[in-house]
Order: sequence, then structure tokens, then C-alpha cells
Amino acid sequence: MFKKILVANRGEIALRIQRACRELGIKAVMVYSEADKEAKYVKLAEEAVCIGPAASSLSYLNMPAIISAAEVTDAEAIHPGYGFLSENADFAERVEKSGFQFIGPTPESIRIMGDKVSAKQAMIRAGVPCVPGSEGELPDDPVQIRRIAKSVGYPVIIKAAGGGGGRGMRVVHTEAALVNAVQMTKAEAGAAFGNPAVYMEKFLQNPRHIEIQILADKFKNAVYLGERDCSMQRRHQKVIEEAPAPGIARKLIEKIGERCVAACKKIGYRGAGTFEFLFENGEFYFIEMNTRVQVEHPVTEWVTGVDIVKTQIMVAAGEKLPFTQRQIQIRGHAIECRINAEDPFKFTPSPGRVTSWHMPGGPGVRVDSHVYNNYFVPPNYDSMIGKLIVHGDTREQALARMQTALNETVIEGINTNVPLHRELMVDAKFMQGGTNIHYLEHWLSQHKR
Ligand code: MV4
Repeated sequence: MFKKILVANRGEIALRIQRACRELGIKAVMVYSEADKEAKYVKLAEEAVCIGPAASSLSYLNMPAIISAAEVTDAEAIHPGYGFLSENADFAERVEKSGFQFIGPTPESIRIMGDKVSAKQAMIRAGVPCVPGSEGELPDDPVQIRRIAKSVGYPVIIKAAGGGGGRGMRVVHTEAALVNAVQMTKAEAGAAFGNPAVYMEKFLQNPRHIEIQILADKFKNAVYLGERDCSMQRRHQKVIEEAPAPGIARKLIEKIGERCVAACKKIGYRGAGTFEFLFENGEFYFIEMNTRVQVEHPVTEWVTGVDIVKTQIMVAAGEKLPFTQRQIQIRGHAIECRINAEDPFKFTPSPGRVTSWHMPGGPGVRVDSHVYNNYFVPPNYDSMIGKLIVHGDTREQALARMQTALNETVIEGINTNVPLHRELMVDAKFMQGGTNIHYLEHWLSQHKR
């Protein structure tokens, strides 16, 4: 096992990784920007290195600064967390070329999944069901583009190969709008991602976003840890996640989970990963794969009892997965509310000094946050300042626990979206379960203030 790891991230996930290291008896080196020197995990750190000014481009995205920090502290591995450099294949390569273990998949796996066209082709070859669409990149010839759209059937969606997470997409309803839409998307993709390649899919009108968590070691062992329902989102930012997905038969999850595991073995995937699917009319359609630990990993940890972050570190160190598929059982129900420093209904960011911070507790309540009383939330980063996760024997019990937990929560000095969560947890449709990807934005348009 590693003796020392460098944590190349900030916020709640930096603290989460630090905690996993403590449990494993590994020293964690924390890196921080000038804006983050007051963060809890920096104060708690046995070693911390300032890697630059507040701007992410000069600190958390600064590859030489991070690798130098690993060199001067004698770390053996680098955990990238999520966001920042976590899905940057060049970074993973530079980490390994510098003699450190990248805690994640190989640069090659990251590269394949980063290009959404090659990701889809890999999944088709591995037997994972995908959204019907163009076989690979769209050609330039308008005649061929029209022919492909006709065979897929309108409406279609044009997506950038270099996009993902909702960036670089355009829905097309008619043949009249098609070729121009393709050209526009290509131009935007070239400018935004340095890659003008686009592909086409049938546009699914009312799907749910269901994702499968997997873990794999370096010996082609892989397991799936069930699914998460991440349909409650606004502008491609998830707001609430839960596991398991309400109303989806276990048998269906097992079938798709086994496909994901087979795909991992086929491509030699290692580490933690997530297969994202759209789920409509009882069918799963692969859209993208995330090659990192995700924000919402705690709901899966709670229903499976598996520590995903610890396991990521263990498999990166060359250990075998410490469990088989048969040992993975889903127990109860977990819900996560992302706590953001923002206006709860207008969504304007709300950084600043937290003058009061009281977190809930009791049975089945977990809080992952680096914030503490009198902490200053810097204005330079993502607005997420923590996550409130609950577990119950049933979804009803989890909902009741989340309602109580949100009512106990007191955060003063900044605005947060806790009031929004309080309303959503008593919303009849959400309480019923199974809302689709449009539900939250529709709800917000009906609850303007
Ligand atoms: C789609 C889709 C409908 N049909 N693809 C948005 C984020 C990116 N990961 C893929 N996205 C979508 N792809 C087809 N063929 C609808 C979305 C989509 C969406 C997906 C997941 C969660 C929220 C969403 C919100 C709007 C659109």
C-alpha cells in the first residue's frame, strides 16, 4: 500500500479523500490555492502545499505545480478527485511519466471516454446498449447527413465528440433545420473543444438519468455497485441523487450492470467509473462514461456498504478488489442533497463568510463538507459547499429523515439552496419517485419568486 498520497483537489472531496487516507494509514498531502488556505482539510493536514493563486487555471489546473508538490513531498500517488484534472488524459500521462501512480484509469481509457464518439463505439463493441444514431462522426456531406437523420427519425440531437455533460448539444426537429444545426454545432465544438467532430442520436423526449457505478482492479476483476437516479437536475447540474432508482426492477439493473462489468473487462478498465444512461420506456441507452469518482458516490456507498474512495486507492496500489459481485447487496435507500452557496430560487452565487453553521445528525444522516463556522466561501470556484446524505430502510424513511435533517440545518451569512431542498422533499411528485430529467426545471418555472 502507498505510504503517502497527494490530493489534487479542493472542497468536500479533498476532505473525503483525506478521510479515506487516514482510515488506510496513508499520509495525505493536501494542495491548496491562496483562496483555500483556511479550508478544514488544510488545517487538519499533516502536510499541505500552496500551489498557486485563487484562479483554478493557476492552481488546481496547474499540472507542473501539482507534480512538483508531489515531488517535494515524496508522495507516491495522486488522487485527482472530480472536476479539475480528474478526466484529463494528458495529466494522467504526465503523472505516470513523472513516476507517480495516477489514482484512476489509464490515460488511454480516459482518452477513449473523453471522446464521446470513440466511447460510444467502444460500448457498442462491448455490447452496451446505446441511443440509436450515426455510426461514429457525422460526415460533411449534407445529403448523407439528411439520410442518416431520416433513418434515425426526428427529433434528433447533434452532440460534439469533445463535449459531454450537456455541453455542445443541439436538438433538431425538422429536416429544414438539420444541416444548419450540424454546421453551427461543429463550429461551436471546434472553438470550445478544439475538435469539430459531431455525432447524431435520436432525441429521447422524457428520459430519466440513471447511472451505474463500477469498480475494477488491475487484474480484470470488475463489479457494479447498483445504480443511481440523477434525474433531479437543473442546467446539467445535479441537485438531488438517490439509490436505488425508484420503480426500476432489480432484474433490469442486474442485466445492464452485467453489461457494464463485461465492458470494463473488455477495455481493461480500472478504478472507479460510471456508465451514464438515459432510461425511457423500460430501456437503457448509454450516453457517456465518467472515469472519476463522482460527487454523488455516497448514496452508492450507503446502500452497498462499499467505501468507493478507499477502494479506488487500494486498486490503484495494485490490490485485488476485496469483494465479488455476489457479495454486493443493495440495502435500503439513500438520498443526497447537494448544498450550494447560491440563491435558492434565483441561483445567483452567494460566496462569503459563514456566520453560523449547524449540521443535522442522528441515525442515517451523513454530512460531507469542508465548511465550518466562520469559514469564508471563496468566490472563485463551484458553488457546491457540501452534501447532506441520508439513508433509511425504505425510500419513505429516507425522505422523512431528509426532511428532518434539512429542517435542523442552519447556515447563516450566505444564501444556500437548503430552502429549495426543503420544498422538493415534500413535493408530491418527487415523493412518489421516478421524476424525469425535465421535472426540476418544470417545477422551478411553476414556483417562480
Ligand atoms: C440526450 C438527451 C436526449 N436524447 N441524448 C445532457 C447531458 C449529456 N450527458 C447528455 N444529455 C442529454 N442527452 C439523447 N439522445 C437529453 C439529454 C439531457 C439530459 C440528460 C441527462 C440529465 C439531464 C439532461 C437534461 C437535458 C438534456
